[in-house]
Amino acid sequence: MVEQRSSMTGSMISADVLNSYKIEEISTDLLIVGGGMAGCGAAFEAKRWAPKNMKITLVEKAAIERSGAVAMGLSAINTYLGENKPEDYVKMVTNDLMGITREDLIYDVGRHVDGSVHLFEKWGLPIFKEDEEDTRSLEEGAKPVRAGKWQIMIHGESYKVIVAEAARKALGEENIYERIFIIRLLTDEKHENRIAGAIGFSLREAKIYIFKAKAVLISCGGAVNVFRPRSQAEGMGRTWYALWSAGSTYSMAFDVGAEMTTMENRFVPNRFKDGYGPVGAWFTLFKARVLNAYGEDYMQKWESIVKDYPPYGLAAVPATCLWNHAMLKDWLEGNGPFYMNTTGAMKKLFETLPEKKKKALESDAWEDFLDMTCAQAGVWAAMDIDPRETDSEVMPTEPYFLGSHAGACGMWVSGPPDIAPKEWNWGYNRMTTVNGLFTAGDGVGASGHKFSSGSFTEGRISAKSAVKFISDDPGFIPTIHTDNKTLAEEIYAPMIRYEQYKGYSTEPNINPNYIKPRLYMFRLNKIMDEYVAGTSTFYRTSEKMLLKGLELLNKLREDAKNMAASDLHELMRAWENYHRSTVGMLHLRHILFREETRYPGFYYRMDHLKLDEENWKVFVNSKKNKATGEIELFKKPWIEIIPKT
Ligand code: SFD
Repeated sequence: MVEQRSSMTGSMISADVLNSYKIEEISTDLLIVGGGMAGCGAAFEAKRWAPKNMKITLVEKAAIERSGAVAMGLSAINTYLGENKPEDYVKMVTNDLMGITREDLIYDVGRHVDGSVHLFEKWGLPIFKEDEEDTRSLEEGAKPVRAGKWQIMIHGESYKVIVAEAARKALGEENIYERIFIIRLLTDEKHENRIAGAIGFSLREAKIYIFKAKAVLISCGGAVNVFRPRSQAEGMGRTWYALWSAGSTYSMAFDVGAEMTTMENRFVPNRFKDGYGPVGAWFTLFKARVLNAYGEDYMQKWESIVKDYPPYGLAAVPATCLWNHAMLKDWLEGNGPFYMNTTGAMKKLFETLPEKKKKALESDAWEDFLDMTCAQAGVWAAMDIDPRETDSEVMPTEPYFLGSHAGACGMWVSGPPDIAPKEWNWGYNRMTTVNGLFTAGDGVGASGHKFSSGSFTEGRISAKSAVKFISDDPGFIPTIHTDNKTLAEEIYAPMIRYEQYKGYSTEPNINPNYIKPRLYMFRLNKIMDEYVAGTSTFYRTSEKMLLKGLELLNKLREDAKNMAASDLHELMRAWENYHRSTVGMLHLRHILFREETRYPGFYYRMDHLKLDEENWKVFVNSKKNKATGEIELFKKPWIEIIPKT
């Protein structure tokens, strides 16, 4: 703790780093990059299957107790099947993702996820029970309080702490490397298309790490701040998804040649405006409605436009994007702002509930925010809002990239051998198209709605097969030759540039010889927002807009080499932004390729406004051409696995 606190007081400045850096080489069998929900699941499960002499190592840019999307805590586990069948789970997810999903992968998570939730409870996670006196666990038959058909309520402030403890115990302290930012993956010099490790740098000392590994499982989460957020200036730093998700998963995998899928998909959550507070529990537990400025229910009002879209009817509720579609339509007709009717919902509940229940419900309502989005409480305090007396605005946010929530971007992976059709099965479950490179959670594409429990579960599935992959090829020794000086010059390039030019201007952020990471990010945000269907265009774009955006984005990406960093923290920001802008490029190119509007409410191709089942009920995949460095895009057939009737 003392060590942590002293290291928090400042980040090593560039001059000191450049004068004293060291390089450490670590050999391991399985390297897990990213210790979020999927990474912790992977660590736990790998250890269960690995032979005694197999070394499992985890590397993380933060500290695993409070890293990743679950860092603050959550108030619900969104995937717990219980009495539901995996087939119904597949139908719900496919409905929500507008028909284009890898049903084999979804089914696989569905059939295993409850086992993970039972483990969480065993490890100490408090789960709400229908009968408060019931002392049994879920596994023993207790009924959870459901926030919806698939979600259960938890006291989740320490959710990530509990999960991280299991990972830490499994691997042992000596095999967990924290506060190390991985900049890229490495492929083997002797075997084409085979992973061999990863490189990164310490955020606390002048040290570069070279990890050599027989297999790598990458689980660095999704991507935030690619688009200009609605909050700016004083509000920046507040986003809906975890703002430390910088797209490392997608960028690093794409760069070593992994096939990507569904990168045109994005998630635009409808959340409390500015504070990004959660809305789910308000709908399901407190029975609140979102109404337009005239008190109308916009979903009822625009039911007809929602019904236009297949595969409507597969699940009880329309796809998430279609809720936005109806709201945006109503807004454009002049009926905004929209409000969550917190006052009405609480009044109604309070009229009918006994005194004891009132108190409990009220504290659950507040806990829902404090666990997951305490910034919302800050907004309410600053704006004099008491939700019992004043309704709060709700609005679609800026777009996010993720493969675990109500989104589907990520990598194209091998499916479970007993379910996946032969085209989708190349031997090892969750292995990407790069041999030995595995992924999970936000990294696996075309299969959203895993959430925290499903991501942890998918990490377990993926790690188990990574262990098998390593065991099946005992003779493989990763070969990497790095010229240490060149490597250091590449990693620390932003610091070298800063040292070289910092005296050129009096204001360190403005300098004709470099661009600071923060300003680079603003440029990326502006391009994505204005040309690639961000909030300022109300999520609308077209081929011409995208082509112009691509021209600007290419110029920006050329400028990545001109980023400058004055300390280690800023160096991380520089590398994060390199990853972010690759994600921006992938998204733009996928949207450009898919000539239809598959996700109305998330984005509109104004030149192809219809959803085109005949030509586009397919996956859009992409890959880096290793010879040219250019992206190649292509269609992959969609295959139905679970009959929908
Ligand atoms: O309210 C590097 N999520 C919810 N899940 C639920 O089950 N219930 C909810 O209530 C959920 N909701 C929710 C959720 C998330 C957020 C932010 C909010 C609300 C406000 C979703 C889950 O949290 C999510 O699905 C999983 O966490 C995804 O797991 P994973 O493992 O794919 O990603 P991660 O947990 O973010 O972890 C990534 C890790 O990688 C590290 N990392 N390390 C080294 N080098 C690099 N270059 C790295 N880049 C990243 C990160 O630090 C992190 O540890 S609600 O909306 O429904």
